[in-house]
Amino acid sequence: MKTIAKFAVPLAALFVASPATWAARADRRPNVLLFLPDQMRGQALGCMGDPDVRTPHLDRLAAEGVLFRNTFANTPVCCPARAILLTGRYAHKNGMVANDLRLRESATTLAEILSGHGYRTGFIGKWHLDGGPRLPGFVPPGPRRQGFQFWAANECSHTHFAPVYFRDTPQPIADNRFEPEVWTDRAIEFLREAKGQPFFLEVALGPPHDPYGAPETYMKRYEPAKVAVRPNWVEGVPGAGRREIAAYEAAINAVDDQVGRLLAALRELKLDDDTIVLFTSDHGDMLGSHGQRLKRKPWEESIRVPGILRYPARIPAGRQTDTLLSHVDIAPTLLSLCGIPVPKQMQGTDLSPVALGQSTNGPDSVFFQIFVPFAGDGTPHPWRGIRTPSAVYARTRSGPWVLYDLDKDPFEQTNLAADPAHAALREQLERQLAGWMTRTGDSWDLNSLEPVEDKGRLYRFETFYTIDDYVQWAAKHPELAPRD
Ligand SMILES: [Ca+2]
Repeated sequence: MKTIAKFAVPLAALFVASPATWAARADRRPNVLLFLPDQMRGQALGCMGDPDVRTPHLDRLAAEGVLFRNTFANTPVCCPARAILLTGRYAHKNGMVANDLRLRESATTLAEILSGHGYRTGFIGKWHLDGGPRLPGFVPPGPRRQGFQFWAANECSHTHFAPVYFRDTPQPIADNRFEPEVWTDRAIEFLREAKGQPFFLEVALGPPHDPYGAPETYMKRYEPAKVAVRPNWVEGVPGAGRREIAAYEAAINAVDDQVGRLLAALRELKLDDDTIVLFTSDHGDMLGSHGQRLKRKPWEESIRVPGILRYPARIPAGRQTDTLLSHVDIAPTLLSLCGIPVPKQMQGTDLSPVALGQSTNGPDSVFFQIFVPFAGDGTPHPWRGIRTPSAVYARTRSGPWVLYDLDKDPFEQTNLAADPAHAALREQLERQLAGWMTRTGDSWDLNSLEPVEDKGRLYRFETFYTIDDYVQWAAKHPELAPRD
């Protein structure tokens, strides 16, 4: 009797389809390779129709997997976006509502969950979740690395031609090559050490973030006078002219080559079939569209990011989808593709059925949040927004700001926010937006009007977890915290 009882459970389990499938796979979970270039807008890819920029490796990656044509950054600025990606929680829930705060050590990240399931984890590149002084940028091994084991990174530096980074000691390592080449070397080193253990590797490349530029080989392919500017581009925006656009495209071309080099290493090591490769970015770049610079804005050039997912073992090649995907959905989707339960605190949608080609169902809209003003890139007030498949709407606390009918006006050249003929659409989007705020626990009271991101207030002297921490510190140190 005892013997039979012993066998009863595993035998029964074999006849239940789903658990048996996972039992068979349990010893070989897929690897995850996340590429995260900084400030790369989703339009800037050959496979997304950009007429100039050369991205043959990324175009092939998309052709071998699924291209999520509608991928967005919920909080389109660096640190909040990176925290959303790793926690699957909106900025006001993970705490990273502004640049240069520190992500709480108690946050549960994708790296921690995967390492808890036997993954070897690695982080390479720009971290920007440690808060405080950006330089020298050593993040010590331990909880501040949020579950990452292998480490070759700095906190935040945009010296793309002379990167300095750290491994496990405060000893800086300098290199004089273009930064993506250095990160790719470290990534190949990580892959060569994989030895059959499943891995999660994040490669957070600095370019195409400003200062815009790339090695000469790439720069000479893009002539400022000949770059195709977007129909909503405005000439004369400082730091966002034809020269910058050309250099931005050259940087993306260079990043593409390094992605190609890493994918070749993956293939050579026979890891490509069972590796989920995701290529996205933390936010886009206005680059002169609507007369604007950089990010934090509700316009397409700021909120849209690349969304390429390849996983040959399970995802059919050659698909494109218009299902809405945003940063908050990425952690749950990746966990699900790895066969790991999605923790309840994650707020995004598991879009693995869309990735696998089993469904096209997704969220009816994407939710956007900016909590603090930043005069530095021309974002004067906090805002909330929503994007459906056919419209985008954003408002500040005091009232409507922008509304565009994206079917009729894809370049957002006619703002309908105050147009009486579109009042019904505005009211409908207003209700949907209010629904997002309620469901996610958001409130206008979570905004701060303190210019905490201007003049590096959050990273010049001290490390802060919250804006309140900064405000209290600033009250005690008026000499270090100028108000203007
Ligand atoms: Ca960024």
